[in-house]
Amino acid sequence: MEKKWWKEAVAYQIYPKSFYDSNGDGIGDLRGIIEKLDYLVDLGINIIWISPFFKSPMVDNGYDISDYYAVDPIFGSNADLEELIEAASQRGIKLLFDLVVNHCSDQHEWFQKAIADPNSKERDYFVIRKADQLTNWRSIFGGSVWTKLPGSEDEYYMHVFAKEQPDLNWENPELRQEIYKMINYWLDKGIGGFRVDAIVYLKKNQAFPDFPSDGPDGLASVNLGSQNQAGIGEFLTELKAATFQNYDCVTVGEAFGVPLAQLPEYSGENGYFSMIFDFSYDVPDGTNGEPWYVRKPWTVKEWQQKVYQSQKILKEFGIWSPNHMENHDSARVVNRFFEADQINFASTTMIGALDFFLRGTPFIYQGQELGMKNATIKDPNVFDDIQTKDQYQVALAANFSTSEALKAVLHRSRDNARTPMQWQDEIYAGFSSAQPWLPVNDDYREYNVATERNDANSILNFYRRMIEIRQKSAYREILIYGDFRPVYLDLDNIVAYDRHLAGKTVRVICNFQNQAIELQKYRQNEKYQLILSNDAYSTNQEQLLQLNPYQVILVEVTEQ
Ligand code: TEU
Ligand code: CA
Repeated sequence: MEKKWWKEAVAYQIYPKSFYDSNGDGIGDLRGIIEKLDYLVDLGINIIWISPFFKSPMVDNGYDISDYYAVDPIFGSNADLEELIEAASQRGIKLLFDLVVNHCSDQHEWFQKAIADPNSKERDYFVIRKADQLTNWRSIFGGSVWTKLPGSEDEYYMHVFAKEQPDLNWENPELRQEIYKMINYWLDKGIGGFRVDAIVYLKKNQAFPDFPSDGPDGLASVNLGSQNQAGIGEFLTELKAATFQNYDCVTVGEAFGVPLAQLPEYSGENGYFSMIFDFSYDVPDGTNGEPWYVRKPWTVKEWQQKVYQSQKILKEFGIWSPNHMENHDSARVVNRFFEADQINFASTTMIGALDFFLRGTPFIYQGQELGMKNATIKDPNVFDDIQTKDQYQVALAANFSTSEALKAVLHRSRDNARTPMQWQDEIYAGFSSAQPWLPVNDDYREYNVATERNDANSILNFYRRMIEIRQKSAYREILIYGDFRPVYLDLDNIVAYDRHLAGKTVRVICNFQNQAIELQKYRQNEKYQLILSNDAYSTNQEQLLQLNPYQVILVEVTEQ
């Protein structure tokens, strides 16, 4: 396994609108990130992925970019960005920008020129078809992927996401060159690389077929005609050769729906990206084809099989993975995995550690290290997220009462991840001096950076300790480059695995249940040396080894 700086890093995702507001307008900004860099240094972070901060009408909170070269005024200026790059670099932190090139904003000058002049070169920068050539594809945020091109009688443009996010036509070579130029412009500023947004949608099925409908709207998922389509590899190969390949950078693709067998094509030394996010082991609520509000039962065993399968494949192919439990599109991990009465210090740190010590680069999402929970929104009018608003309407149309719809939507809403970061036990959680753009969670008095930093037994200090162990302890090499081997496979609610390197073994054991368990009888002549625990734990080998509910331990294993 080749050594790389980004394999040895711990990454942290910032959603800039919600991280820290430096100028009292209720919206997080780049200077806010600069002010909080030392917090991230203290936590032990080496890579920061920042969600988009470029000029945008904010229909999708910055994922609709109208100028790839200019910082949006709500986030600050280009000078602030330069300062941020410099300040991060001084602290040994690499910045990853969010590269959104499947689509841009309808306010981007390319789209404006395309509308203004049917003969402009920009007209072909977009996916435009005549009224009688349209498909029945449903956009990710609801409704048809086709919207009438303003000013045109019979032409429509395609958008995988919102209608304000027209897809870029990657079939056009000039457009591709424009994009490569922009990418190299930012790489030349010395950034560490990119997280690459929605990259599996670049290639559209050029036959533009209809598909059998999968919903009451008569439409079919856009994924059938636009996700991982044959020919996407040519675009991604060219993209890499024209940009990333020529820098010591890291790229992390957001690549939903890539079959496991195709992983080596997408990631690794010879892949399109350094790594791609693996979404295969999220808890199984309704996805592709099924309504999102369907909540499916799951067992720890089934879930664990998916994690092991993923780790096994990665190992077989010799590729590396960005391990994550949360991002700006997901509900909070604790709410996805545990019922409200089971969310506590132990369960929160157990699920955190389970993911953190897997083979790969850990990605922590802002607030995850505090144990932040889902939003406590009580009024649907407060929702900000475009997808959540659509889902609320879908739930009402499916005959949910208003309170049921609110509950169903809140379980998965992307707004859950976007409530303001909780810094202090102060008004607006110390995020801002003004009322924030999205309300602060009710629990900020207990869960915030200042309070948790002063409490030796807080979730924050547990995360700090995990990071310190992976990055600075004698177990660093094992925890970074060590092999992954599942153990205790016959136990239902235990998720346990070894990291193994050069004859040394470190084991992570998670008691994934609200019940204690004795493990002594499963051990064969093994001696444990405790490295980390989220609970009281006896190091006395004579005693029975018992794990309390949701206890996790990290131990070095030696033969007795
Ligand atoms: O997400 C791509 C994507 O497929 C998501 O819409 C995902 O299916 C959904 O959010 C799960 O709830 C990326 C960004 O991460 C997301 O924030 C953007 O809205 C989207 O692209 C469009 O740029
Ligand atoms: Ca601000």
